[in-house]
Amino acid sequence: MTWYILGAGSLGSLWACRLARSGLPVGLLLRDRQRLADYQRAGGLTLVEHGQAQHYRLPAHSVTDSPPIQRLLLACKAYDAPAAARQLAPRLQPGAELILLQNGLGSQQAVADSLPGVRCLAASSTEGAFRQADFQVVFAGQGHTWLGDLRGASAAPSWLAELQQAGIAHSWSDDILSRLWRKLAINCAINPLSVLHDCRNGQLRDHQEALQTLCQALQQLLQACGQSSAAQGLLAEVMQVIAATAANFSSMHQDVSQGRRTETDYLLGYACQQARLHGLHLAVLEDLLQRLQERQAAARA
Ligand code: NAD
Ligand code: KPL
Repeated sequence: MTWYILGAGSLGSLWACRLARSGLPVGLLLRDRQRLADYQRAGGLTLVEHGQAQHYRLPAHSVTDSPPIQRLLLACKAYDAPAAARQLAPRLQPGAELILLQNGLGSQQAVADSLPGVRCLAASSTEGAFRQADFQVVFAGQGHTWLGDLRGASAAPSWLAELQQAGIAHSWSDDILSRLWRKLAINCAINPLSVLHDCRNGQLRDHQEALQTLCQALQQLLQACGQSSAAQGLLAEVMQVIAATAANFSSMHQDVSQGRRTETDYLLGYACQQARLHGLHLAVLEDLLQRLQERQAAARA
């Protein structure tokens, strides 16, 4: 069965190249005919791994000319996912499966709600990739991807064996929401502060008190949302992630400094929205969100 992949960006290309080189059929779905023409001019995707570039001539279609789809990896940013899913809805076959690779929370639910007959799986990944040019992606950080059913525990799909075959490190999770919440909380602790202090992750070690206060507020939120296991030991893991990624700029910092749209609405924005929904007044989070939004607006001006 063909793996259709929407979005030939960083993670979409990384998945597409690894699946294709292990002999699996892959089809790329590009935004429109112009983007398809650009792809055809580039002659395929290039994946740079351990400094070595490999070229892959994968079949591609524009979203509007997509063949019928049984299995789809949605590899766009969270803010593009609901519209992309709506665009592809008429092409999804009965019993189709959709894998949502978005960071944060909120977009997965919006997609699942708009596609009631489709099995929506969510993924949470610690792999790292970036685009060094159009259709050229660098595999920058080995990691792991957890997959699970958004609607709760269910049997793992048989195609996980294909991920194994493609060398994509993964596990099936019976509680993917917990994983997504935990990653969201870690991102909410690190990413906004890295933007506001304009620093690498490691420099956040100078802001222990702020991290501690933030983690307490995030834990309160997680508890209120029924995510107590995602709340446990949050500060300790945040400090571990800061140490492990000390030399890096967070993804949000990179987005802001390069003038790109951020996924804030699906990270700290989502956290604040959920706090309000649960009747919690978490001034620490609200204040951070406001300062972050002001900084993002200033960066765009
Ligand atoms: P990206 O911006 O590199 O790629 C997204 C691609 O989707 C772009 O090429 C864009 O043109 C395309 N796209 C958007 N809407 C489309 C549509 N309607 N039709 C066709 N194509 C469309 O993004 P990315 O870095 O690959 O991130 C994807 C998601 O994975 C994000 O939520 C991100 O937070 C998450 N993530 C990324 C990394 C990473 O290292 N890059 C790691 C973990 C999680
Ligand atoms: O996921 C991250 C990001 O930069 O988005 C880390 C490195 C974990 C920091 O939150």
